[in-house]
Parts: sequence; C-alpha cells; structure tokens
Amino acid sequence: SHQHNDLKRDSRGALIVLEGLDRCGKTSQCARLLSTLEGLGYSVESWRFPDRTTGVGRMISSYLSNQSQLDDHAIHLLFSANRWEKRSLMEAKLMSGTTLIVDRYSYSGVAFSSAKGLDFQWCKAPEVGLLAPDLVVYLDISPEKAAERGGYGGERYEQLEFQKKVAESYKKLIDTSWKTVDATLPIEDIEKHLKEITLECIVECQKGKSLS
Ligand code: DGP
Ligand code: NA
Ligand code: NA
Repeated sequence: SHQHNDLKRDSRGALIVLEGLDRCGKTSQCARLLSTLEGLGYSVESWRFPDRTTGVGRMISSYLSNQSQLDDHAIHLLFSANRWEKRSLMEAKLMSGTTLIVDRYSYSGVAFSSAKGLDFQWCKAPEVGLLAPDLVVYLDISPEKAAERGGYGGERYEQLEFQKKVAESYKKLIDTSWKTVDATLPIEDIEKHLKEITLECIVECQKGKSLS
C-alpha cells in the first residue's frame, strides 16, 4: 500500500560492524551475510576498512605491505582519517535506507594501535564523532587457532605474537552491547547466528531508532 511504501522509504538502514583478529573469517562471513540479506530483499552494501581505494587508503596499504614506514601515531591517524573521509557517504546511505555491513571499524583502530603500546584513550580520541554502529559482532577466535588456519597474508600485523596483543586489546573494548560469535564453529552455523542477530538489528532500525 501507499502507507507501507512511505514507511519503507522513511526507515533507515542499520550500521552493522564485524570485528575480530586477522583470519577470524570476518571477510567471508560479510560476503555471505550480504548475499543473504540481498536475497531477502533488503537494500544492503558491504564495506570494509581500511578502504584501500582512496588516496589515504593507498598510503595505508603501502604501510601494511611494508613498502613504507610510518610513525605509529601517524598511521593511526591515517586509519582514522580513512573512516572520516567515508563518514558523509555512510550517513547518506543509512538515511536512504541502505544497511551497511562493515568489515572492521574504529574498534580495529583502537585494538591494533594500542597493541603497539599506544595509549588507549589517545587511540580512541580521533574516532569520536564517527557514526556509532547499531550492532558490533565480534568473531571470537584465539590467536593460536587463527594462526593455525594458515595463510596469514604476510602483511605487517599478521604475526602470532602481535595478534595475541590485539586479542588483549579487543578484550578491553568489548562491552555488553556487542554480540560475540564463536568463530571456530562450522561456517554455516556462524552464518546462521549472524543472520539472526543482524535481522533483529535491522528490524529495530526500521522502527525508527535514531542514528547516533
Ligand atoms: P584487512 O584489510 O581487514 O585485512 O585489514 C588490514 C590490517 O589492518 C589488519 O591487520 C587489521 C589492521 N587494521 C584495520 N584497521 C586498523 C586501524 O584502524 N588501525 C590499525 N593500526 N590497524 C588496523
Ligand atoms: Na589482514
Ligand atoms: Na580481513
């Protein structure tokens, strides 16, 4: 009906973030979730940070592949800038009703940089004012298990000792609003959990929960 269309048009999309250690399976779960939600008829996009396609993103990519060196604070601010440069597009998409599935966000920023020994509060500061997710899902795996999966790509942070520190940092960040999913479950089970919790979140946003 006409009224139904109005409701659909007025409701906003959900900002859903997946976080976890390297090799936790986040990226393939994002892809699966995207096609599941598309199949159900939702307007949805999958995003990832760092977004390596921008000018800032190319600097980050060069740093991650060890082709350039940067001060730890400087690279932290570039990762943050990479999120800031996408903020207005992110907001526009959400307000137009598109749900975003985001592979890494501010929490990666804090977890990875504080794992290097940077001050926790200093790491959080440049993230203040970015859009707050409606849902953060942590794909939980021990660093040892993640390392066993093999195929760390050889990028800067993909080393067991460092990932152990990142895991400790994530533990400090996780709060009761996050949903944790056991990343060692069979792929289909993880997919099912993710589908359930994201659908719940999307429905809440459609009811008119405001974007903070
Ligand atoms: P990915 O493309 O998801 O594999 O991410 C690249 C690497 O960068 C990965 O090891 C996680 C790390 N990373 C992601 N976001 C940030 C960030 O904001 N700050 C720092 N220091 N590292 C990040
Ligand atoms: Na990676
Ligand atoms: Na990834």
